[in-house]
Amino acid sequence: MVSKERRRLFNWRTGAVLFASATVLGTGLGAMTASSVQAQVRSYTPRFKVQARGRTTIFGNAVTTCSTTIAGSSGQPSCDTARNATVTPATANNFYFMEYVDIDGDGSTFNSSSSTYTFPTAHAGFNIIWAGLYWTGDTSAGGFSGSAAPNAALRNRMSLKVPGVAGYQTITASQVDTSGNRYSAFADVTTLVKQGSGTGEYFGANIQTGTGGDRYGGWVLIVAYADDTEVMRSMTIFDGYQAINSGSPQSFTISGFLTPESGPFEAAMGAFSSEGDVFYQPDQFLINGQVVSDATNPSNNFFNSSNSLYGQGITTGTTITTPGGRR
Ligand SMILES: [Ca+2]
Ligand SMILES: [Ca+2]
Ligand SMILES: [Ca+2]
Repeated sequence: MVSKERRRLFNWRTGAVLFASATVLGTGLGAMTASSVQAQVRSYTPRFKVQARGRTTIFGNAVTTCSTTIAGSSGQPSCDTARNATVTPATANNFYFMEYVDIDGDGSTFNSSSSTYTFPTAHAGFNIIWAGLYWTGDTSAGGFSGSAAPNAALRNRMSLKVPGVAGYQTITASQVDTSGNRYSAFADVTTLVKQGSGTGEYFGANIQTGTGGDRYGGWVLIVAYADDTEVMRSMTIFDGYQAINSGSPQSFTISGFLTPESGPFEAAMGAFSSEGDVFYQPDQFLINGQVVSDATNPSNNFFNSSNSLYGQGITTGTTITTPGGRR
């Protein structure tokens, strides 16, 4: 996720927040063979929009990581080094045996990861307005003798456990987009998230994806919530599924979100994408020709496998708190 903001200079109480949430399938230059993707699967359209005093946020985690025991390509940095993404030049999942993360101690899930989020639940007017769950994977077997997903036919399902509600719930997608063996799925989970406590540890599990070289999987929750201490915002979640590849940049038009009639305003955006290797660059994300970047998503390598919020990296065990004072 990446954000971009401008400081407000005046007392405008109206802000505009754009959350272009979507799966951008692809990598940087030369990362994939042209035959492995289609140029465009589904264009971006609004999934949800609301005007409210509040905020939209995004958090989630991956369910695959490099193996420390099964070898990939020779000559690469260690898996631990690769995870830290501090090595130069950076590396990619292409060169490692990617295996499942499974942290929940629950034998009913073959992969699982969590994300702990702190909502401002004590604020006046706090209320979950909308919650969408997105997940992604590649159901085929990866390199280095990896395995295919346990059951590719169930890629339209995953398990979600929210704080304050006991046990996993099976979530079935209302939208599945595919490109070969790669896919992205969406489900509206507003009812479930509203049943929970809001703040706490969320678990995503049983995401159908393969293991081995160049395999990936992950999930993200996008939540719009009301908070009377926030400015009025126009919040829109778009989704779609498109491949970005060498020589095939994608552009799309977004519309339907509001800005103040006059005066300064600020905007923030977030994105959920897959196969954005940090190794492959340059790649960019632009809005109206303006390159989007922050401390964790450089202007020349936006799709870099980072998990962050407002430029702050999120690692395993990080508790994510809605940024205070963000306008
Ligand atoms: Ca498990
Ligand atoms: Ca890759
Ligand atoms: Ca990249």
